[in-house]
Amino acid sequence: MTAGKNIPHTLSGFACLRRFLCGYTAQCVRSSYAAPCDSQGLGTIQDNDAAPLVTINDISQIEGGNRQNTSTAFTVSLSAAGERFVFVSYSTANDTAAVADSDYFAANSSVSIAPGQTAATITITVRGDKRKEADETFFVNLTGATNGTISDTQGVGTIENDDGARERQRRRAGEQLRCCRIPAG
Ligand SMILES: [Ca+2]
Ligand SMILES: [Ca+2]
Ligand SMILES: [Ca+2]
Repeated sequence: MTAGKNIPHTLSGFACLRRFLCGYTAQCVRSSYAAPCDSQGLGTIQDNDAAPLVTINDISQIEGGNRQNTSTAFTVSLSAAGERFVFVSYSTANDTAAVADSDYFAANSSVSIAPGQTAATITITVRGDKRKEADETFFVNLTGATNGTISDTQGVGTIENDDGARERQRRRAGEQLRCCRIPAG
């Protein structure tokens, strides 16, 4: 804005008021018009919605036959659907299951959750063997999020061993129990 600049002319109506509002002084003969210097106002609506919380579940996957690859999916969830894409980075980590032992395949990438959606999946591949062993676990760690706040950083993947007579017996017993259980109510 330029202030105090004298305009030696006699102005009328629109031009007079415009000059005045812009900081000029002028001799006005008429000032019945409202003519602002800036004809456009800018309205800014500040987004005060909190970023959704990001969590990941735990999964359990039967190991499978020797050298058999099986896909298993973790679910990354939002506490509420957002208006913007949410990006989440992740990486796997060994626990008792190890990449070097060919228990599962390492993964290091990111998933995106579209506006209006509340979940996405991370697919990990588990590899079977014929070793008689205990169940093994690995982790999927969430390492960063854009437009979201991570509240549960770690998903636990349990690879259920299916080798050995006792394991097969235990698993068959569990299947029979599930098969014959009478629904409540
Ligand atoms: Ca194994
Ligand atoms: Ca196996
Ligand atoms: Ca095994």
